[in-house]
Amino acid sequence: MEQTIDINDSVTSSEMEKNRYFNAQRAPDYTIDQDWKSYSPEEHDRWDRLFLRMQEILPGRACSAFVKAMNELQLSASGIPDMEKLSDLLEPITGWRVVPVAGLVPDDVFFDHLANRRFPAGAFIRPEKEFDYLQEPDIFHDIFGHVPMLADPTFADFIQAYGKGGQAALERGQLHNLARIYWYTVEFGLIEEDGDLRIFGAGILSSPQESKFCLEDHSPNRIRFDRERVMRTNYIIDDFQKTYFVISDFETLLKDCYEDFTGVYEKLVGLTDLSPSDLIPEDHLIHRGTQKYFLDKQA
Ligand code: HBI
Ligand code: FE
Repeated sequence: MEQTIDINDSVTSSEMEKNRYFNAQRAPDYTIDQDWKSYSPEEHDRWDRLFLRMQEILPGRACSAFVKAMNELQLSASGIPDMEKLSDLLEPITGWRVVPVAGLVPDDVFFDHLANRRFPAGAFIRPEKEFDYLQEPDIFHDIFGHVPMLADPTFADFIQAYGKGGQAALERGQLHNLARIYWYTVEFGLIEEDGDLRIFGAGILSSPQESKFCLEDHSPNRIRFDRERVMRTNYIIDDFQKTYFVISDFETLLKDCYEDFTGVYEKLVGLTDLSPSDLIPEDHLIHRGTQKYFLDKQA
């Protein structure tokens, strides 16, 4: 169930069919040429339809930082963004740039980019038959989901801190613990704003179904974020989450993650991992999930 990244160098025809950048020439840092002119009208149109579908879902669900940045970055339903032009809007705001890659890059390469305020974004757009869901990060997930949050100064610092923490965790063999923080915040995080729950996780904000499920369905647990609790918790990579964690604000999240994790990792050694739906007495529950969605699937 844990996320494993398999960077496969051998090209298969199905991979080429899905991602025409799969075999693209790449620099040592895995960046490629986005070759923006090469997107077909169908691919631009697919972006527009993905974009407009999400626009209907966002009001009252996406956090305020995300909504604000959509405008600042001029994200719109007018074709696939050119990452250079997008970076020229983003860089003056928080110093981040977006760089094109073919797909998943090795962990050390990923962390080196983040530690230097570069966000690697997949250049390909999902094929039509995977319009609703695909596991790989495509340009809609990476640009629409992740990039708006990089325009928030505190969140921008948090992602860079994650990159640096990732480099340290790799050296200590502790990446599985740290990756769960990324998963349950950057990808699937909720935040409390003016007493309501809002979404900031990119994995949710690139999916209309999960954007409703995570906030409105009775199935999933919603629990207040606690760093060590999250670091013990396994996650599901190919379905909705059984538990969503809710942060209070980005400043606290940054402070929580902007420190030496040596002591934290030592504490975790004596603790067992938790499965995605487990609850523990220390949890601050906002909603106790019925897990009906998953129970119905089993039946
Ligand atoms: N590469 N392009 C890309 N995008 C990711 O989100 C990504 C990656 N490589 C590694 C990785 N994520 C994760 O394994 C780490 O966050 C743990
Ligand atoms: Fe992502």
